[in-house]
Amino acid sequence: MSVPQDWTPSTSIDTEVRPGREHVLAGLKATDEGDPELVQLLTPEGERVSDPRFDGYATDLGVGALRSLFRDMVLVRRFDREGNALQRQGQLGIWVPLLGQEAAQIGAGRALQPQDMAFPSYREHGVAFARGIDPVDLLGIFRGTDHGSWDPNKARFHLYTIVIGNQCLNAAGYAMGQKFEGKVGEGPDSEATICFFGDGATSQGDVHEGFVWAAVYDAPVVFYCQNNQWAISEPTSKQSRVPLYKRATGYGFPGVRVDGNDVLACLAVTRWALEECRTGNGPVLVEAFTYRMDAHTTSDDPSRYRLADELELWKLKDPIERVRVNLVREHGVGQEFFDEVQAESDALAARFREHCLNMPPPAPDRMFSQVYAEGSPVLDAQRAEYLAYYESFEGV
Ligand SMILES: Cc1ncc(C[n+]2csc(CCOP(=O)(O)OP(=O)(O)O)c2C)c(N)n1
Ligand SMILES: [Mg+2]
Repeated sequence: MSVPQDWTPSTSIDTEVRPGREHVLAGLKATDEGDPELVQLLTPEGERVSDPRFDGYATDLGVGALRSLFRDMVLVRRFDREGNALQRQGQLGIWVPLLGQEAAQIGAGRALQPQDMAFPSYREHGVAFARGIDPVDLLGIFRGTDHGSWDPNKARFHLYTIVIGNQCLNAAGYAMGQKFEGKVGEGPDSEATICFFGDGATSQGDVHEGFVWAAVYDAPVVFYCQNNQWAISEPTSKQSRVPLYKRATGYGFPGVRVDGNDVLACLAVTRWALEECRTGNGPVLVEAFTYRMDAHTTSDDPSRYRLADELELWKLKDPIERVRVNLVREHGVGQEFFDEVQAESDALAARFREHCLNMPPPAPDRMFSQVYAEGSPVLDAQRAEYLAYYESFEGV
């Protein structure tokens, strides 16, 4: 499979020509509908459009698939909002909202095969859902009762990584392992890895190192950057002179920018990227251009650093609404379906809340029990001392 864009590095060096600030900003924000660089299959108005480079990866995406993707996104948004509310009510220490990024995550998550491996950062609740992780299992990290309660090998979804960009090294190493073990090839069981990170993470050394290692080993890894345009309070214009997908050229692999609010385009592009990797043409960089509609976390107040009109603009590009409009206009889907999904999402939110309120506190020796595979005299002594102290409290 060939690369669907010209990514050959330019050899000309013109020291006279440097991009001015307006060029940099225009490039970073080049997401206007109809921009040839932006892959789109569903417009914000819900119109299905063609992209000859990726149509072949979306041929099966008829009304059934659209309904299913719509349902996924509604459920994910619903429990995300519940997570926010639970934090506000003091039930969670923090919540990391994904509002606005449902399409970027469900599109990528649904492109994965069961045997593929995914490395998330901390916002990938939608990908977790697509990997079959029960949303209630995400609560422990944010309530401070565990570091992730799913089995990463079974779910083929690594534990959340809070250290920005670090998972790119893990993913590159994992993908190199897949290659060394002969898991790359044409067969149905061939494997790929996908690594999720943000626009701000691209400024981290770990991401650069991950790109370099993956490139020189032709590792089967899709680097999936959700460019939500903010790294807490830092805009992308403070991170890069060029659109992020173009950075791939310098490492020697292709980069594609997809409309991150278009679930069909994200699915098709990620399918392509994974197939490239599985068949030995990795790595690939995908930049899913999207927008963080809520705060960075519940500890953040975005009104201090960004303008409300930006948010208003992005509301018009909502990832769920465009699918709803398409289902109604192009497929005649009736209200009954939307009511069913709404009822299912309300039931999920109620279960999410119920589970959170009833989570038992972890056993007091838990912090000692999973540090090392085997005990040690020093650790045993610390545990004994702590337990004696703990038990000295009345009513414990
Ligand atoms: C190595 C490291 N430095 C700094 C931080 C603090 N920090 C947490 S999130 C964040 C911004 C990340 O932005 P981005 O990569 O765009 O991801 P987003 O949160 O927007 O999804 C920073 C700097 C951290 N967690 N790890
Ligand atoms: Mg970001």
